[in-house]
Amino acid sequence: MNDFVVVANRLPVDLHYDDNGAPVWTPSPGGLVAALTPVLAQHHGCWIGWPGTTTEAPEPFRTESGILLNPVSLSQSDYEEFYEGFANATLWPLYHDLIVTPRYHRNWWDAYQRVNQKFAETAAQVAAPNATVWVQDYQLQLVPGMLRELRPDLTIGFFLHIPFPAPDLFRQLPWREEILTGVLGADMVGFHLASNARNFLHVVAHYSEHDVSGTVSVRDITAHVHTSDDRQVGIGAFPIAIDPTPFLVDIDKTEVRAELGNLDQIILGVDRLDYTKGILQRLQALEELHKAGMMPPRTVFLQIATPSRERIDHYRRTRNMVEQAVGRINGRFGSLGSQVVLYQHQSFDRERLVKLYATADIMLVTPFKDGMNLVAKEYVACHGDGSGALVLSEFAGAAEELSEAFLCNPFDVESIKQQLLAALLASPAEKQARMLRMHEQVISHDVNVWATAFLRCLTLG
Ligand code: GDG
Repeated sequence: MNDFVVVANRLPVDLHYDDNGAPVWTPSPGGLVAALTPVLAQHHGCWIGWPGTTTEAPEPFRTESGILLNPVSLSQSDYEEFYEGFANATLWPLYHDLIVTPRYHRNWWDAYQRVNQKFAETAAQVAAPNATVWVQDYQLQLVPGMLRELRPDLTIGFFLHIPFPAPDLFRQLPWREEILTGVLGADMVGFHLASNARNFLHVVAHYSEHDVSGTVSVRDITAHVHTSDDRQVGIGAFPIAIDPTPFLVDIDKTEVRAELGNLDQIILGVDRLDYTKGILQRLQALEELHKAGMMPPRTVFLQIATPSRERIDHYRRTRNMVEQAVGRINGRFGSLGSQVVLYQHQSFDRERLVKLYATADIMLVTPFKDGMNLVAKEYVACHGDGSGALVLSEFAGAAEELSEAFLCNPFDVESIKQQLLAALLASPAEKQARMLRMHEQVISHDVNVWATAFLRCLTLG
């Protein structure tokens, strides 16, 4: 039995099978995994999640860092209707301000309920009496309510890793009351930003029979929902952060520079290939700067686009458009010996990623909407020497804390161009001052601060 249980859609590892049919586990990418692994290792907790294949789930097992992994199996139809459907073609676009149009299908909703119930039942089985269970993210919003029905003794927290939309958008969701009831099964609900939490409170006040009181604080609980069954649910903002340790290593920057042809400026983008991340728009900005002859010579843009949700229509379309743009820009502005855009549609290991972050002169992070964006924080963590410059979308949650970045509006290509040029042309002293202030912020507010603040409020609340 476990005193501390995390329930997330994905386990922190992916299951594959080798040529002999033997299971092989590899670390799975993503912000949530990066953020929670150190916290769970510290608590020797249990992590319930899907192992990433639709074959039968293996038995629970313990990792080297002491985390008990408890796989939940999903059938092929669960995967298509719950994961690709309701989670990623309904909720994801709705919660990211309709960058693409959400699709509402009743059979996807049925699958969402069915899979959430499965996760809730697994958590109910493995949690010790009076244990703390921390449910993660938009795929599992019904779990807190379902789990409370099964195990009223538990202390349940819920954290949303993506934005919570404005009330007028959330209102579209045909199952909005059910989602609110599910989330409010928790004792405490956390968001990245106070604005997300306020959107949630507004929706509760208008579309449920529960009462709302207090104002939202950061890393504290001073706002509550009083439910009609006489419970108090704490609501707060807890901006997620990184474990900076792996990013603080000394890197020989000449290695990557030499590999990329010893150019003067390396501009870097690292994203899951997702339409929310604004990859196409940053390419458009680069293309326009090249066209206008404003791009400094001997500059390369390296875009790492990690494969993600590849079977979903809008992801396929985004990939096609990005790859067309890369080809077009290189075709016109590259030369036989060198390309102006280097594009990698693959996942890199973390050591390599750290080298790229540390070496890049400029990091371009231009999402249309992002709960936080850990890539921006990881880049800053690698630049404790004051080198580098971050061009960051105003619409990334990280912009609230990293306000010294070159902030741009990703909906306005001119704004991306201007801020990129400003970063390219800024004096070393200006860049250093900005970077060091951001570095201090990222180091002093690490993932431990995030998790400790959330768990302290949850267990004392
Ligand atoms: C969601 C929210 C929120 C990426 N490519 C590779 C790789 N990564 C790692 C990065 C970073 C993580 O994945 C991406 O995190 P983000 O926060 O940038 O974005 P999402 O995946 O959309 O995360 C987001 C987050 O949850 C946490 O709450 O910040 O707003 O959307 O850690 O380093 N890692 C490796 N190879 C890659 O190729 N090893």
